[in-house]
Amino acid sequence: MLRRRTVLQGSSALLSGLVPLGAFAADTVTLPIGNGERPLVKVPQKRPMIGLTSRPPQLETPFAVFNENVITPNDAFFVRYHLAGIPLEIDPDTHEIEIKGKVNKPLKLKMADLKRLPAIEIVAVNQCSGNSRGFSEPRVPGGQLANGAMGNARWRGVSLKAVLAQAGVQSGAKQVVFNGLDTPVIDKTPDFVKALDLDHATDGEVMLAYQMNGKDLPMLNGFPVRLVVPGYYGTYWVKHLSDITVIDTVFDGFWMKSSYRIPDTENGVIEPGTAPKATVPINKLNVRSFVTSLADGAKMKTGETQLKGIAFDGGTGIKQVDVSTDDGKSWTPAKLGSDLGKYSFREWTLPVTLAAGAHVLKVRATSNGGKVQPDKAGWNPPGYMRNVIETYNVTAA
Ligand SMILES: Nc1nc2c(c(=O)[nH]1)N[C@H]1C(S)=C(S)[C@@H](COP(=O)(O)O)O[C@H]1N2
Ligand SMILES: [Mo]
Repeated sequence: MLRRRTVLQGSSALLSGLVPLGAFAADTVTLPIGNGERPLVKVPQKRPMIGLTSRPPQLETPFAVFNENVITPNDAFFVRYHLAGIPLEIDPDTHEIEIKGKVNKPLKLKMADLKRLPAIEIVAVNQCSGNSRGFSEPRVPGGQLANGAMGNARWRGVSLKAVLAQAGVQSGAKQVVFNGLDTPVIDKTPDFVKALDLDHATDGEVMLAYQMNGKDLPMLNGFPVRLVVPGYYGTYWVKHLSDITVIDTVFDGFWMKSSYRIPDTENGVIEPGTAPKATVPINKLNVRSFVTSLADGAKMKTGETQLKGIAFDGGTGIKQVDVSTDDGKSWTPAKLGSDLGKYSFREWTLPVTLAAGAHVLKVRATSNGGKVQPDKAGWNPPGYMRNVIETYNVTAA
């Protein structure tokens, strides 16, 4: 207890926003996007991360991390907040989650109560809707992220199904609404509140997670408990969860009704520069893959190189990963690594032989659901759901 408080007080000094995050930059990195120069910043419980904003804190994972381990370490996991009023200190012994609304028995659950329920574990990717937004063409407003607003962790907690069963959901209930401890600092900014349909919320996989990779959640990733919505974009994964409300209507708060919506089209894509006719709330991750063992522009030795990378989708799992070393003219299937579950990153490897000269490498994943990454990047106004086949220009000498 004493030690934990010390850690969090350490956090508040650095996270209070009195000093811009960039002031802690020991170094900078340049992302491969317009205005890509970013500070490398050090905040409590994290290794040096790529700083996007300081209030609220937004940190990207340095991409090389994804080559080290198929599980993203807690101290390298990206951070995204919308509101500057983030909690700086939370006592896990008194923190409560209130369960209310259309339930027979409203509840207030402490962490100890949650930990008495049967624990479940799921390895799942948390990816921000706007991951890779900085590559959108034409460019779009919003955080100009490269590819580091994603991570894969083993989440441990209790299913929302078990929690709601204790409270007893009333008939006619339609949605479950989630709120966390962070708050707007200016009154007109709407609080960050999200909702899921009841069927989805009670699928047994949507969970209240209190551990990440075998440890307490880092403060900035939602300590002491967050929602985990396997296969869905990070926007639903409400951190510092404090309120669960069952409703018999469709929730119309700002972050559902006006924000985090995609065009109601295949893959959320529309003609660049146009406006969508109709929109729906963003939902499942689309299929993606990356090479992690080298970056675009890499200089390498001629001869055999072991290529390595990751692939994932929104929960059907990865069927196949293909690699091209001739700019997409021919493709070779890669070897898939161990299967950590259908919501996890799937590692892949492929030895390739490169002659002296320039080569254009590409990687393309196919999901068990039959979806393949597109050759041409899709576009939408908020820059969500980028999943174009990634290209790596390399030179062998
Ligand atoms: N309380 C709270 N939870 C939140 C958010 C937030 O602003 N406040 N942002 C969401 C968004 S958009 C994303 S992408 C994920 C990011 O999770 P992380 O910061 O643990 O990486 O948190 C989600 N949960
Ligand atoms: Mo996000």
